[in-house]
Amino acid sequence: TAIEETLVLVKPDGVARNLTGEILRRIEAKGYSLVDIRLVQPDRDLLAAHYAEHEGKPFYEPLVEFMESGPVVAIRVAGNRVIEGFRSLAGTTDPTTAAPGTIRGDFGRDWGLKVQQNLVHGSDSVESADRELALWFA
Ligand code: DAT
Ligand code: MG
Repeated sequence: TAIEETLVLVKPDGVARNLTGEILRRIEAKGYSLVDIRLVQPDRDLLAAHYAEHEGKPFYEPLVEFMESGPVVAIRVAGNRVIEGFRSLAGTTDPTTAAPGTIRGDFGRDWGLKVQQNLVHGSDSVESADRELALWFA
């Protein structure tokens, strides 16, 4: 086994739509452990650090603006291969085509949709998880 920790964010759309409980339910149902959790109003500096790899891409500004638009729930989650496992629970980036049964596939809206409104973030590697957890749980 490879016990890892990952950063999960319930994005502003997920919090506003009262989906935090449903997302936590899925994480717990899978058998992962909640290690820490906090409600955060992220500022520009935190988001710029979090999304540094995307700076300069066309979706960067709308993404950061959206993430600043309301509170986010940050969760430190532990489990066997949880980094890949949570991304599998989340589904692919664009909720319009994310598979049914995934968080993004089941709850992603298909009208007036913006790709950044995809409910959750999950770290994509051990290095990203370490870096992101240090930012959100400083
Ligand atoms: P993921 O969140 O699946 O890891 P990512 O790291 O490539 O995706 O991108 C970060 C976020 O940026 C993603 O959750 C939504 C937004 N995004 C990515 N690609 C996009 C695109 N082509 N158009 C608009 N937003 C996009
Ligand atoms: Mg990513």
